[in-house]
Amino acid sequence: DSRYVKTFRDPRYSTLENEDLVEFKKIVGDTGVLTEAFELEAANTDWLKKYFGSSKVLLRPTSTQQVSEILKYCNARKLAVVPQGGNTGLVGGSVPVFDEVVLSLGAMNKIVLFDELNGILVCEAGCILENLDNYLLEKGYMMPLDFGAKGSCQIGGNISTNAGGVHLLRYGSLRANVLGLEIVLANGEVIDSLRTLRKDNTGYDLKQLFIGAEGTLGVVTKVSILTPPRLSSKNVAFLSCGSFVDCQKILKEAKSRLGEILSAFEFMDRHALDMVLKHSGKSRDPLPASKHTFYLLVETTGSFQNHDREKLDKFLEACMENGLVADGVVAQDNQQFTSFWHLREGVTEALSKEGAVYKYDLSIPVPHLYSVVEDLQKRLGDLAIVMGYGHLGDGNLHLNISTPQYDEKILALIEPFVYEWTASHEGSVSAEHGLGFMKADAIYYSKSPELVQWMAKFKQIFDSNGILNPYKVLPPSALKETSP
Ligand code: FAD
Ligand code: 2HG
Ligand code: ZN
Repeated sequence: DSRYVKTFRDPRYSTLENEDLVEFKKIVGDTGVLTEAFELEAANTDWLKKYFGSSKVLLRPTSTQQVSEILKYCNARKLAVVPQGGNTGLVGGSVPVFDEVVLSLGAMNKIVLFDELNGILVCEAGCILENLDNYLLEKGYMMPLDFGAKGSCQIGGNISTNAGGVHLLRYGSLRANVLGLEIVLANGEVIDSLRTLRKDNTGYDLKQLFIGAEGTLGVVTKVSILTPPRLSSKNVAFLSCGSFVDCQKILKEAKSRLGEILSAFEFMDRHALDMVLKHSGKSRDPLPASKHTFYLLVETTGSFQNHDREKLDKFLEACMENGLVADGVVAQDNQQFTSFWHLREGVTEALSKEGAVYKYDLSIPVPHLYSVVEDLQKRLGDLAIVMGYGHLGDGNLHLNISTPQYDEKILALIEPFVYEWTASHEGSVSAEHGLGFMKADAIYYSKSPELVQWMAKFKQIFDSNGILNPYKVLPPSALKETSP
């Protein structure tokens, strides 16, 4: 497969032998070692069905001690390992590139404690995001992050990708909300920084290195996280507007008029909306009277419905009076609330049903954010449908290019064009999905060679044999320079 031509299996890694399986079974028992082809198929394939590994074994530890023993053994044997959560990552980071051992965290899914006064949750890394949110519902709290893959992704995977999602605008990133982590290093050493304090300035904050490390520096086994109270008043408005300049003006109005109750500000263009309407049977266009170029989802969350509704109405009035909004509707009940959100969160799945999709997850200063969609559409003409959607309130564009099938010629028109465009507009080539395998080589568009070398030095310190998630995040050439 041409996607793999650029990477060769690193001969430093050993190949799995029967004796290894015997040792693994001593650690996790017979049921924790999966070797049948049908059991490995899903773990070897990424969510987009773009990357296919050929691992021969999947391990399902149930405790930190077992993770530690597995890694100690793999490190001594020089067996490469891919930590895997819900396998919903979109950059080919969670699947083996070759025959790496898959270390699945899914069986480590217990809640350790919940502090009801301070809203602090401590749990194992394999807990599914939506299950945690449902657990917190009963306690009057919610998870500080939310996005379309919540039903499958795990909190350990979220932390390892520093996932963003639709509520980052309100609750901040995981870097702010994660209070502590338990990590197992490549040599089996357990780093315990599982604190539950809001403030702790005693020296370097090492846990930050593991947030967003995509499994290359250690395996996250437990998490301590701050959760916000679940407030009773929620509203969502679905708006259309004719130009991207107007979208920006509406964002400004939303920030100043809705203030502290603004909890999401998402956008999608007409192509993205059409994809969901086409592939999701139940979905209806909430504004069917006419088609518009852009759609916005503006959510408020507060504790007093009358107050929130008054603010939202004032905001909508101002947008109408200034001619910024072409049309709009506020969800009248829970069902409508969910269906509006589905229009936005359903784009990724709809696109995967349409055919091949090339995905770019870019941070771009908001005034230029949509220009890359227009420039790329001009470049590709009728070879592809280019669309933009995403977390406008955070300056995060999801640029997606839909074609009937993957085609190297189309890819050559997209890359490096998109990366060069982003770098020349002071953007980042990965806002929230990470680099994984797909974008490891693209790191230099957003980071200087000096910074990449510092990252490689940290990799060397924490994983000197390079067994953790090889070929991901840092390009192999960057690591060669730091090898002893
Ligand atoms: P995986 O996909 O299994 O792994 C992701 C990376 O983390 C891999 O490199 C893996 O090796 C590593 N990893 C996993 N678990 C651990 C662990 N315990 N310790 C160490 N390393 C680990 N992302 C966003 O940021 N915002 C969104 O809005 C968003 N929406 C999405 C919507 C859909 C429909 C889909 C399919 C994906 C979306 N994503 C989004 C991407 C993805 O869901 C996130 O990156 C998510 O955080 C991955 O979690 P996971 O458990 O599936 O991790
Ligand atoms: C979202 O915000 C996700 O919907 C996925 O981050 C984006 O599929 C994508 O490109
Ligand atoms: Zn996103």
